[in-house]
Amino acid sequence: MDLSTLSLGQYTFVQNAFSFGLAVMAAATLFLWFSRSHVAPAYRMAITISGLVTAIAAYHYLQIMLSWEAAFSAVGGTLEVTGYPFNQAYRYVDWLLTVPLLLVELILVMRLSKSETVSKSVTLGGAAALMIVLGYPGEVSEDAGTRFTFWVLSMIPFIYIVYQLVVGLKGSISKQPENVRGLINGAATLVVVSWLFYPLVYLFPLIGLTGGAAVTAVEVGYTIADIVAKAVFGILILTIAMRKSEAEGNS
Ligand SMILES: *C/C=C(C)/C=C/C=C(C)/C=C/C1=C(C)CCCC1(C)C
Repeated sequence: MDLSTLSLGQYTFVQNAFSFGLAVMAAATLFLWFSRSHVAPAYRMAITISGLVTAIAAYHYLQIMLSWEAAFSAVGGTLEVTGYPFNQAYRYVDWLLTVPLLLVELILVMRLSKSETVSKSVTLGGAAALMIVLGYPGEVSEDAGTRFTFWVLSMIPFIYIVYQLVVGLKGSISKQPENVRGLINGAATLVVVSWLFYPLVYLFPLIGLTGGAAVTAVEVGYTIADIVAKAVFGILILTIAMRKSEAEGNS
């Protein structure tokens, strides 16, 4: 990642995006965990995990922000690189933990049979972890060919997950109570649409964006996608859990 061509404006913009990401994730964590008692016991694990995802993300946004600040010095109004590397690993470790958990959230709120819950969590969670692991070598490589190769490899589990969400869950969604079927469909769609952002953002440096503009687009792009995929998705899961609790007579 070439940080040396970043302008002071780009540096500040990315810094603000990280700060905003941290605030949203921390607030979502508190909101989700405090709302846990508003859902029936059967759905509390889904809400606990939703808050856990945003908590893990809040921690990593703090680390990402500190790493970003350490990589630059803006003394006297001119931006200089300090030589401290901006650590991309925080993002990938965050995703490795949170991406499988996001799918588990969706599976738990559907309240499938025990065996279905376990098998879907293992296959979807496993595919999600594999997708992240395969993306990392390309993300940290300066070589366009390497970046593209790992994009292709990571797209294989990604397409499998999308297929499972769009086609594989159809049967289970049709068995959901009518008042939440639309919302659960919406949650699966939100996952597909918000996740689609990541492989696109990853391609920015390969489609003509260079230097500071590429770094800024990638970092701000991932931050927006994370807010939608974790905090907005978490609130949607909470809404589904509250509706189902109500319908099942323990609101
Ligand atoms: C909260 C974080 C989330 C939901 C992260 C999701 C990340 C992805 C769906 C990443 C996918 C990638 C590809 C499909 C190919 C290129 C490499 C990745 C890792 C960016």
